Parts: sequence; structure tokens; C-alpha cells
Amino acid sequence: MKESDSKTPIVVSDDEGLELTSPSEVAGGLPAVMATMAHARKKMGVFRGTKTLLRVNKEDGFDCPGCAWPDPEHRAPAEFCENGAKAVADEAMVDTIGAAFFEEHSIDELRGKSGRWLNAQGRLSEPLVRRRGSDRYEAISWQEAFELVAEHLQDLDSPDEAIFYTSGRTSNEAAFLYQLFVRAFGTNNLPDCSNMCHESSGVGLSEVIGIGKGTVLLEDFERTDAIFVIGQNPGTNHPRMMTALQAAARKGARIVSVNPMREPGLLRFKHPQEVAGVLGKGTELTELYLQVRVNGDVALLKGIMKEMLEEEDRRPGEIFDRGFIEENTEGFEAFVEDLRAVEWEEILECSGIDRASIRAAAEIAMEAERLICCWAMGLTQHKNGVANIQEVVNFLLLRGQIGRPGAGACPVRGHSNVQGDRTMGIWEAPKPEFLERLDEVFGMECPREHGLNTVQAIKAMRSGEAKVFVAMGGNFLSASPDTNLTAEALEKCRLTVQISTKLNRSHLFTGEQALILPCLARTESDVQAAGQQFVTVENSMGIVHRSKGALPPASDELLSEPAIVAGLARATLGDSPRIDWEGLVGDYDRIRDQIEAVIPGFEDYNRRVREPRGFALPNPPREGRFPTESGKAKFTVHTIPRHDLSDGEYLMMTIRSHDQFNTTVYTNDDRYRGIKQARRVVMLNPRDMEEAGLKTGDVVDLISEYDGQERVAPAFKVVPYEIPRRSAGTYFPEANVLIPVDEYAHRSFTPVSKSIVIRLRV
Ligand SMILES: Nc1nc2c(c(=O)[nH]1)N[C@H]1C(S)=C(S)[C@@H](COP(=O)(O)OP(=O)(O)OC[C@H]3O[C@@H](n4cnc5c(=O)[nH]c(N)nc54)[C@H](O)[C@@H]3O)O[C@H]1N2
Ligand SMILES: Nc1nc2c(c(=O)[nH]1)N[C@H]1C(S)=C(S)[C@@H](COP(=O)(O)OP(=O)(O)OC[C@H]3O[C@@H](n4cnc5c(=O)[nH]c(N)nc54)[C@H](O)[C@@H]3O)O[C@H]1N2
Ligand SMILES: [Mo]
Repeated sequence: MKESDSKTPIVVSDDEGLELTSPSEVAGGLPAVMATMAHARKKMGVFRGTKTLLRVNKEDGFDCPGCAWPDPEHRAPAEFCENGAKAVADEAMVDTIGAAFFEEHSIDELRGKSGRWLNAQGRLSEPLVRRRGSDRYEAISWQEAFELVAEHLQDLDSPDEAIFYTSGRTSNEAAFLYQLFVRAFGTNNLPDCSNMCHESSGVGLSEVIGIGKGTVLLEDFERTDAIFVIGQNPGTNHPRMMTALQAAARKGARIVSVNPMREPGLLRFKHPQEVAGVLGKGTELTELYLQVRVNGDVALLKGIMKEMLEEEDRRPGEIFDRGFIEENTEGFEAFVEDLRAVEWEEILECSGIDRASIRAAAEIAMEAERLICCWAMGLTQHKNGVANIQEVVNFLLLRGQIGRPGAGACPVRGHSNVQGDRTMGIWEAPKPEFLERLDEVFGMECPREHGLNTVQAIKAMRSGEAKVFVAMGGNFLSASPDTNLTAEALEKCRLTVQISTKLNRSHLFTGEQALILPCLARTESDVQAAGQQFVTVENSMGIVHRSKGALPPASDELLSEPAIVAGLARATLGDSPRIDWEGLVGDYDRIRDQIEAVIPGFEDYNRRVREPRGFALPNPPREGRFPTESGKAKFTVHTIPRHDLSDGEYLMMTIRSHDQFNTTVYTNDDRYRGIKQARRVVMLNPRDMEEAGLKTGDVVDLISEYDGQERVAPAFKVVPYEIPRRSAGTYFPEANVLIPVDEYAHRSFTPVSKSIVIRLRV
């Protein structure tokens, strides 16, 4: 199945058919155990598989390359989950591909393969180059590869013509060196996957509480009375969070889920590592499930808060935490004035939730002494992504739910070190203080002008303003919006460089010349001049800890990410008296010493990170202090977003299936949702299907139209699903072709992957 209107297939499907069963009512349990074992055995063999899985998330083991959920204090003998195991198995697989593979397969031929097929071929095993005019990759030495990059970078008219992307698996050490190299070279063009992910959380939280991170620790889940899980599917994407939800529920915490879909992972949970978990009925998680309209969250939160306000009017001082509000916040009056003025009719219409359910949610919030709000992509990837986050903060501030144990804001991060990368300076919009410290410590002059984020980078490459693209991990082409346009952008470059572990579509849509630089993965032993090294990462709750791989590397030719950065830096900039690239890479303790010198909160880094659980970074709001300009947390006022859909239009969200990690697809099944062997599907409300005269399995083209321009994603099968009227669900990355590069969240530039207006063409 190819894109109909383009010569080169950008998205290729290998769906085998379509099989539907009813969605699960419980997550985890025996099927999760079976799936874990199957993936481990198939890809790593019995021995390597078991040995590897037992080292996940252990104090002297490696951090799971799956999600960024933190590790509990008392770790179980097997501290991993089904989907973590899939990520590990996929990375630690035994097959490899090198020059011989690419001699056999031209780039054009590989473009005809699905992303799943490409990923399944094995680990990339040696540096490869696509020379000018050639139709395939061939071997190149590391030194020659570094020099090729250096030549291209030196040839640019300005350092701002180069773009340095990062995905969120990169360690703190590699990320710090990478940004140091990029800034020493002279640009802040450091877009990252965060731009497409939790940027709205970072921007939103920074403005109103003074720090762009969450405020809770894992312990808080044990002490809380209520948890709102908004726009997040933890059963699939953060399965280890299920253990925390289960423990909280068992202690009596009440869980409210806000999600257009009834996600099995939010209903009940059977812990796959408990005997009762495998056999029993599982723990009931969600008490109140609010199937909100896509992007109906601002309306819903306003409704809940309006109920609370009405109750506060009846019993002044009993609902809101007046003392906290007066002492610690500003903007309360304007906020309340707006809340009074909002019409119930608008709230009910835009949220799609009835008044009684809104009242029930408000009651849970009013009865909870301590409350946590968790969220992920369901809130961040909308035009009003920043407003969504700030509305959650309004909700928390009303009852002083930030800065107390058992309460707070919990954005649940995606990639396992995406938060750490940002702390290390992977950011196109760095703070002046950070740049000043770099200047002082390294005797350099960092560029001050902000660089390009992901959206801007795509546009700059497309217009020819940017000419060299380097990616530290990730799959820029498939993760970005507007896949066809992004392919065009990459193909306009003079040189594209991918530092990767596995083959993906970004390797196939290249600049005039291209490099694949294969690197060690988390699971593998990393030996440098001073002996075996460990790296460090920061989890979703701001805890910095070690990660040490143990497996023999997939190939002798692999270099670590820090070593690759050092190689690029030395070739491009030469040795400098203040930055001893080789010395730094020889012993990662030295990199950590430099991090300590530059970034606050890393005092005594090398000692503290060797403590069993690592250490927590400073988090003032957690202690009740708000480092905003005024020193106060801010209430903010937002209008309710409206999507006035015309006849035949649907609001589409792009989501993850149970068997993928972002653009890496393991199988075409989505077990919990009961959709099998097909990913090119569009989930619709059965009544909408009826009205449109559509039957299960009918094939339609999906069309989005923005600014008079039509984008088409051909041949999707219609699947009935319990989802609000006029909503549609598709999988990422299959539907990314429909997301215009210019449709992104105000201020955070996050593409609107969860609210795209589409039509269906039969
Ligand atoms: N196994 C696995 N783990 C992963 C990943 C993976 O792909 N696979 N990806 C990692 C990454 S990078 C990230 S960022 C996270 C992503 O984790 P999630 O954010 O959980 O992932 P998504 O599937 O994108 O969407 C989450 C949910 O948002 C809901 N949603 C969509 N629109 C709305 C809306 O308007 N309002 C509300 N309230 N809900 C909405 C969807 O129904 C879905 O349940 O997971 C990380 N962990
Ligand atoms: N439509 C739509 N688009 C989305 C989203 C969505 O929900 N909907 N979600 C967005 C989100 S939240 C995110 S985070 C982005 C993800 O964007 P990316 O992070 O760019 O994408 P991934 O699929 O995680 O990248 C996978 C590739 O990373 C490489 N890799 C894996 N491990 C390592 C490693 O240890 N080192 C190195 N150097 N490379 C490695 C492998 O080659 C693999 O093929 O996508 C975004 N795009
Ligand atoms: Mo993400």
C-alpha cells in the first residue's frame, strides 16, 4: 500500500488483514507474562534473554530503555514490564546488519519495506556512507566518517545552517558532550523529540510554577487520596506506573480517568509478577471514567472547578485553600471572575461530559486532602497544549495541592532520558545562566540567539536555509509531522547523519550524502580507556541514577555515543586547551565533573550518583516555593477551545498501539484494544459509522485540509470503537502525513498530533 500521489513510498504498510476481538477489561496478567517471554526468546535467545531482563532497572544494571517511569525503593526480583521487555529485546537482539546487507539492498528497494521490517533486520553493526550519486550505503571508516562531517560543517556559511536533533534515550554524559560540541561549533540549533512530546508541559509549568518539571515523587503515590489520570494510557506506555496505581488504589486512593477512549489499562490491573495477579480478577483502578471529547479537557476542568466554586460559595473557606492561595499565588480574582462567567452549556457541549459526572469528579477532588494529576500526550499535543497544562495547575492550586506530600503535578515523560537531556542543555532555547556557566567553565562564547525547534528545523531544511542534519538517535522522518514534506526537507540537505542502533525510515530519505553511525545501546558493556563505564539518566521525577550495560556489544565496530560526539568534535573543531575530548571520553567521571561545574543541583555528582538510588535534583515547588518572577504560582485564564466540525468531519487523535515504541513497531497487534494484524485502521464511533454508511473493514482514504491544501493518507480500514461521536483514532506514525507542519501548539510548537480535522473518502 503506497502513498498514491508520490513516487517514493514514505509510509509502507505490511498489514496482514484485520482481526477484531472485544477490548480487554483488565491489563497485565498472564497475557503480559506470555508476551514478555515470547519477545525475549525470539530476539535474544533463552539465555541472553533471561540474563538481560534480570538486569533491567537494578542498582548495578541498566536503566530500562522503555519509558521514564521511576524505580521503586524496594525493587522486585524482576523490575521490568511487558513493554520494557519488548524494548530491551528489540535493542539486545542478536542479528546484525552491515555493509553486506546494504550491498544487497539498494535504498530504493528498502523504501518499499515497512518500518517494522526494517527494524527487524538487526542491529546496525558498522559505519556506513551513502556517497554522492550512489543508490546504496557502503562501509566507511570511523575516521573518514568524522572527517566527512567536519568538512561539511566547516563549509557552511554559518553554524546556524546545521541542525543537531536528539531523541530521548541519550544518556546525560552523551547529551552534555553533544550540546557542548554544538555550542562550541556555534549554534543553538538543538531540536529534540521533546519538542513533539512534553514541550507543552515544560512551557506551561515554567510559566506558572517556575519549573518545567513535575512536582511529585513516587512515594507520593503511596500517600495520596486521589489521582486524576488525564490523556495518558499507562497500561501500554508506562506499565510500571500500573504498580503504583494499584498500590495507591489498594490504600484507598480514588482514581479518575479522563480519556476519550476506555483504555483497558485504566480499568483493572493484574500484576504479572504476583501470583494473585496472574490468577485473580485484578485490582479495580478507575472509579470514575470520563470519556471526554478529543480536546475537551479545558472545558471539563473548568466544569469541575466551577462545581467546586459553587460549593465554595455555599461553604466559604471549606473548599478552596484560602491561606495557600493568598500566600503563594497570584491571579486568583481574575481566574474566579472568568470561571463565574463561563456558561454551563458551553462546558457540557465542549467536554461531552454530563453535569452529574462533572459533579462526581468535583466531589472526589473536594474530598481528597491530597491529590495528584498525571498526564501525557492526550494533553500536550493540541493547539492549546500549554493551556491544557495550565488548567491542570489551576485545578491543583485551588486546594493547595502543590508542595505537599501525596499531592502535585505529574507529567509522565516518554523516552527514558528525555528529561535528563533537557537538564543537560539539549534545548534550542537555553537559559542565559546556563550559557554563561558554559562560557566560564570552558572559556568559550556560546551563541546567545535561540536555535530552531523541530518544526522550525523542518522548515529551514525545506527552504534550503539549513544544509546539514545530524541526529543523535531517533527517527526524525517518521516521528515528525507532515511526513512527505519532512522527507523533502531531509532530501534537500547536503549531508544527513544518523547516529543509531537500528535501521529506520530516516536512513532512507537522505541528503545528497548520508552517514549511519552505529552506536552502543544501553544494554551493552561500554569500555573506555579507564575501564568499563556507566552512564547516568534522570527519570520522570527528577531522580538521577546510574545505568550500566553488561551484554557484549552487538559488534566490535560500535562506538559509544560520547565517543562518537568526541570524534565529531575533534574532527570539526580540533583539540582545544579547555576541552579535552579524548580525556573526557576515556573516563565518564570526568564528563560528570564538568556537568557538576556547569549545572546547579549536581554537586558531588560522582559520589552521589553511586548511591544505590541516586539523588533527587532540586525542585522548589515540591517544597512549596515557586521560582517565578514574583515568587508566586500563577492562576491563568484560558478560553475553551472549540472545534466546529462541518458535516463529514472528524477530530482525529494519533495514538500508540500496545506493540510499538514510538516509530518502532514490534507487531501489528494492539492486544488491549482488540485490534489485530492491522495498523492502518481508523477507529470510529459505531453510530458515526452507521450515519456515514460505513461497515467494519471498509477501506477509506483519510484527508486533512488546512489552508486549502489537501493531505491524503490512503487506504485505512474502518474499525468501530467506543469513542465519543465525531472523534477518530489512528496510529502514529501511519497518520503523520496528515499533520501539517504549521499546525502546532501556541508557544510550545508541539505538533497537534491529537487534534487533526479529517474527512473520509470512500
Ligand atoms: N510501550 C511503549 N511505551 C512508551 C512509548 C511507546 O510508544 N510504547 N512511547 C513513550 C513516549 S516517547 C511517550 S511521550 C509516552 C506516551 O504515552 P501516552 O501519552 O500514554 O501515549 P499516546 O498513545 O500518544 O496517548 C495517550 C492517550 O491520550 C488519549 N487522548 C488523545 N486525545 C486526548 C484528549 O484530547 N484528551 C484526553 N484527555 N486524552 C486524549 C488517548 O486516547 C490515549 O489513551 O509513552 C512512552 N512509553
Ligand atoms: N502523530 C504523532 N507523532 C508523534 C507522536 C504522536 O503521539 N503522534 N509522538 C511524538 C513523541 S511523544 C515523540 S517522543 C517522538 C519520538 O521521536 P523519536 O525519538 O525521534 O523516535 P523513536 O521512534 O523513539 O526513535 C527510534 C530510533 O531511535 C534509535 N535508537 C534507539 N535507541 C537508541 C540509542 O540508545 N542510541 C541511539 N543513538 N539511537 C537509538 C533507533 O535507530 C530507532 O530506530 O515522536 C513524536 N511524534
Ligand atoms: Mo514522547
